[in-house]
Amino acid sequence: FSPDDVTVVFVLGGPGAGKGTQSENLVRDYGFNHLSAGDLLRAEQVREGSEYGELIRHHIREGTIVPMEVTVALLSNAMADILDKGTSKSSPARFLIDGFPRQLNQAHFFEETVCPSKFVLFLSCPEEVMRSRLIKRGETSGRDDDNIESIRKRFRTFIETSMPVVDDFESKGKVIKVEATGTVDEVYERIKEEFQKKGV
Ligand code: UP5
Ligand code: MG
Repeated sequence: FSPDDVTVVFVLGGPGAGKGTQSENLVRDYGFNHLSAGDLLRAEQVREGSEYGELIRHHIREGTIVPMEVTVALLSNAMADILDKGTSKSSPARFLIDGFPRQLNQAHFFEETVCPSKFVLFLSCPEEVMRSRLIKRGETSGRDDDNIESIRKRFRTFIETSMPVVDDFESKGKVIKVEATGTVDEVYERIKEEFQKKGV
């Protein structure tokens, strides 16, 4: 597909900041198509015949980052699929890409080979808040990485490797930063307010 046919918005934030939850709200009200990089990786991990299952399982459990070729291929295939099938919730198609890019070189690679992003929604949240959300979710989620040890590693990767991506976009004036504490509704109200200011 051509980059001219799509608009891409990245949704970034630490583990448990609420990227998935708030993306669902935005899908409902703004007609975005939601692609979670983590969800695509988890689906690929269990896909019969995938050659990446073990690799993905290892990185998710260790809270480290899957080689970007795998993730970018999953994302661009998912985008192409929506466009080909004509199932986009908006025309021209608008995509929320949640949890990607997590490393500077991924941001550059995606923007050069797939499509430049329009802006970045950054959900800013203190670690204690994210930790308690993840531990609570871990009681029922069945996610391999919702345990104390993996959560600790995910936070570390976020600070060391993924925050520089946010800082880089910030320096280019492309970040909408929203405080992600409080209830789901409170956070969403802040997002809508910022989107309105930005004319989204
Ligand atoms: N919740 C949400 N908002 C709340 C609120 N305001 N108040 C109270 N509770 C709230 O939310 C997390 C939990 O908190 C849920 O139970 C929710 O109900 C509650 P969620 O919306 O799921 O937060 P999210 O930010 O999406 O958290 P998630 O755990 O998905 O974030 P991660 O970034 O850790 O996970 P992701 O799936 O993106 O990635 C997992 C792993 O995949 C990575 O660690 C990495 O190993 C790999 N990966 C890559 O290698 N490359 C990629 O590009 C992407 C992922
Ligand atoms: Mg998520």
